[in-house]
Amino acid sequence: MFVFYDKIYIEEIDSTNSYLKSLNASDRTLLYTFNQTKGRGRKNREWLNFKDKNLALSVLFVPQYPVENFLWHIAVFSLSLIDILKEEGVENGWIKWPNDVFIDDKKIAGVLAESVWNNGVMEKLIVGIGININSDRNDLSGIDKKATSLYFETNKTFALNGFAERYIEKLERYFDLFFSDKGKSEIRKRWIDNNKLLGKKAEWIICDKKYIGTVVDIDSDGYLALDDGVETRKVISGDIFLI
Ligand code: BT5
Repeated sequence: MFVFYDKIYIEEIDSTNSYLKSLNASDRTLLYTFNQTKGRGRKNREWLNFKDKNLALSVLFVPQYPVENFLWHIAVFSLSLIDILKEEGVENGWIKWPNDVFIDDKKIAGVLAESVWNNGVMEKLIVGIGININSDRNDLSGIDKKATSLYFETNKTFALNGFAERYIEKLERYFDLFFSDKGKSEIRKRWIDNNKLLGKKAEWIICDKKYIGTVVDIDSDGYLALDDGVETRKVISGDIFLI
């Protein structure tokens, strides 16, 4: 049974990912706060949190196994939230590969995975999620892209502690599945089921070159497969835009 060995609540922190990165903590340490003051997105982008309204939660892994890529870990974090959304009657949640959870065209959560290497060995893998829980219209309007929250979608205010416990339990169940024999294929199936990109035309940029193609799969490595009319290309990371 997968469990987090340590679950630490902290009242305020700049970034749960940064803190876990700097900490000499053991494998499967989980850290969360409702007051993250300097959240980070990918490529140095900012992740906004609103004090005592949202969850910022990160997990440190000290991998005892080869980690081919982070994508499966990211999927586990997103799928755990999708489950809660469904339980709350929010049926139109979906995962925008690789790291966003959306409700229709609005982002409700983002996942950031980072690693620390030493002599070619991955020493630490840190995966963190920011989830908009009780943010209201006013908070959300301060974000430069369309965003939403659980409160906005359900008209319900959530007790933050209860939500965190519920999310952590989901994560444990999903990691349990992930580390089981058929884990990856089951995660992949659910990831595909909750991914609205498949069959859609999209644009992506690699090394300043723009590509356009149809999303055809999330493959067995967790990569996005796009058909540009000439060949099927694998996208390993980055931003995908629907067109
Ligand atoms: C992400 O980056 O979406 C990853 C966010 C990860 C945040 C968690 S919180 C716990 C842990 N500790 C950290 O310091 N970080 C992680 P990206 O795909 O690059 O998206 C960033 C973009 O999302 C920003 O440029 C904004 O456009 C938008 N954004 C910022 N804050 C948002 C929010 N609260 N809700 C929705 N969208 C937001």
